[in-house]
Parts: sequence; C-alpha cells; structure tokens
Amino acid sequence: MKLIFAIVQDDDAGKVVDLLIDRGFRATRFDSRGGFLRAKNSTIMTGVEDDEVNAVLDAIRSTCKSRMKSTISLPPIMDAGEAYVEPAPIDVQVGGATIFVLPIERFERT
Ligand code: 2BA
Repeated sequence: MKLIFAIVQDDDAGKVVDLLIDRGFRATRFDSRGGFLRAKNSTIMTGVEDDEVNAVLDAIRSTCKSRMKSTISLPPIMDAGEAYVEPAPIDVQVGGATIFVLPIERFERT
C-alpha cells in the first residue's frame, strides 16, 4: 500500500478531489501554504493499493495545471549605511502538482 501526498494549487484542488472520489478513491484535503511564495495551496492525501498509484497520478496530472505566479522578492535585512535595494517582482512557474509517494507500513480503519 502507498500514501500519496500531492501539493496542488487551490484552483485545482476541488477538481482533483472530485475526480478521485468519482473514480472510487478516498482522499483528504488539507489547506497548506508554500514556503517560497507563502501563498495558499492544498495538500491532498490519499492511501491506495500499489496497483492503484498510477491511476491516482493520472487523475492528478489530468486536473492540475501549471501557472505563472508573481511575487515580490524582499531584500535581506540591512545594516545602517547599506544601499537600499527596491523590492522587485519576480515570476515563477508553479506546478502542476508536487507529488510524494510513500510506502505504508500499516493501515487501519476501525
Ligand atoms: P512554494 O514553496 O510557494 O513554491 C512556489 C513555486 O516557487 C515553486 O513551484 C517554484 O517554481 C518556485 N520556487 C520554490 N522555491 C524556490 C526557490 N528556492 N528559488 C526559486 N524558485 C522557487 P513548485 O515547484 O511547483 O512548488 C509548488 C509548491 O509545492 C511549493 O510552493 C511548496 O508548497 C510545494 N513543494 C514543492 N517542492 C516541495 C518539496 N520538495 N517539499 C515540500 N513541498 C514542496
């Protein structure tokens, strides 16, 4: 059995969960936040049999789009006398999805 964590953009999370449920999988969605952009995203957790992993990954790939996001790069904290660097907007391409597939040692639903 495997545990799949997929970090996806909020705009795609509802579609991923709906498709997984339609296809007979169980899923849990968490609100999360990326460390780099500090923007809200969603983490979807799903536990599946080994032979179902590819079907889950297909569902995620088919619903999650990569998008460009803008952020402001903040200057490091400066000491007195250092030149001020204007915060500059930068564009980054945010996946798709960032997916981790982990082995499960034991699974119980009581
Ligand atoms: P964030 O950490 O907010 O990152 C958003 C996007 O910013 C990343 O998209 C990447 O394009 C860019 N980025 C991240 N760190 C960077 C850096 N040090 N320098 C330059 N650009 C950087 P994705 O790679 O598609 O990641 C989307 C979200 O997935 C991330 O949001 C984070 O929440 C999660 N994630 C990605 N890789 C991860 C990892 N190895 N472990 C845990 N979470 C991860």
